Amino acid sequence: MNRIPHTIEYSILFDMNFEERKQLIERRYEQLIERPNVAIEGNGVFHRYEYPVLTAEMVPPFWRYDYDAATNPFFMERIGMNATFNAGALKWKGRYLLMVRVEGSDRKSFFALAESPTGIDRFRFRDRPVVIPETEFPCTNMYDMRLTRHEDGWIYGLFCVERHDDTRPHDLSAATATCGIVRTKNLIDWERLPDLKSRFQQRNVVLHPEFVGGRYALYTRPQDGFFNAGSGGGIGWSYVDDMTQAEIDDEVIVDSRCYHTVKELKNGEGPAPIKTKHGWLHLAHGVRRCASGLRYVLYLYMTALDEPWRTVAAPGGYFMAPENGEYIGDVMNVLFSNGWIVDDDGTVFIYYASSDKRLHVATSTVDRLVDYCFHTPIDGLSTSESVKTIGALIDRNFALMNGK
Ligand code: M1P
Repeated sequence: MNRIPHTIEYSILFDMNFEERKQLIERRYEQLIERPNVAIEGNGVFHRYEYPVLTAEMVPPFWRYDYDAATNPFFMERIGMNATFNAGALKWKGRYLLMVRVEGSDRKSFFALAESPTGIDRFRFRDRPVVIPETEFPCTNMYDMRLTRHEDGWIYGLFCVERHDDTRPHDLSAATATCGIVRTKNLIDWERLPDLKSRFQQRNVVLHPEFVGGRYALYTRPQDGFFNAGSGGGIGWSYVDDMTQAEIDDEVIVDSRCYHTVKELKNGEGPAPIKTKHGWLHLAHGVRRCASGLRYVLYLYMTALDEPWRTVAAPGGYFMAPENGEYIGDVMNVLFSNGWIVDDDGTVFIYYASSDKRLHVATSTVDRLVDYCFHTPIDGLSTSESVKTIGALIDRNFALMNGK
């Protein structure tokens, strides 16, 4: 969409003066932001949309270009943007708001809020990226914020904080993952709280929206190292007494990794779960290893309302996997989500990123997603069981088709 049409002579492009190029860049940017999005008919569970809701080209030009003709006479881009992905989400004053992971061409991720009146298109970044105060231990990179509107009155943002692992000074790719925490009441002023204390490295930590037994509760993902969940087991559950000094001890596993399933290698909680009449509705990612690397897909599960750590529905297989252009990006074969929004009418806006590059939306309803969770067959964990499950459905359908 944002490519230079082939019919334009390159000599003409290079002949453009400062003002002409500035106008061209700004016009293209406005066209992208204002482009209406269109739903695509799917499997009845959710709709994908024709266009991503945010791409690197939709980062404001005034974050990327020096607008001074004296210092930038060719109106060239000075600060490159590489990706817009993995966004936390919240409905705020009637608008759909995303806490986007923006990654610059320098590989540093940062957070930026984008808002839309529709939830499916016209997302526009606020004037400036979000400034997250540092703790006494500054980090190298931060990303993947989950926003939780907690019943204590605060909006919390939990995110991954990455630092070099100084116990391995000669390994330049050795890193540690910790959960950083901020909170706000107005989405403008962000109070940084101390990082989560945990025996394990942690990524994909999510705050449950309600107190449980009078305590804060977290979905965790204990991991042995920066990349490997290792002995971590899966998505964990743990309590915190005070978010201003957050510390976890025991973690029970809510949703385990499992051999020859979509979450064999690792999994992680997506956004904070949605409360429904039938239980807490969860969106998560599952990872398996394959010949081309790792494959990340999205899946759903439900837990009990009074015991959010107890699974009550576990549909087999993935809910969403990469399709078409979604396969391609910086990290291929990845769908990842850490944000969704439920409207009062039950519409669910699922914000998912493809291949660590761009952000999309899919829409569904609470009723459909709950129905999906309780009526999709569980994973029988073997070919024979899968074939039996398909056979049983065919039998029932043949009976109906033959009027029995
Ligand atoms: O590259 C895919 C994803 O990898 C990580 O997720 P996980 O910890 O579950 O492997 C994160 O870095 C995530 O941001 C990224 O999209």
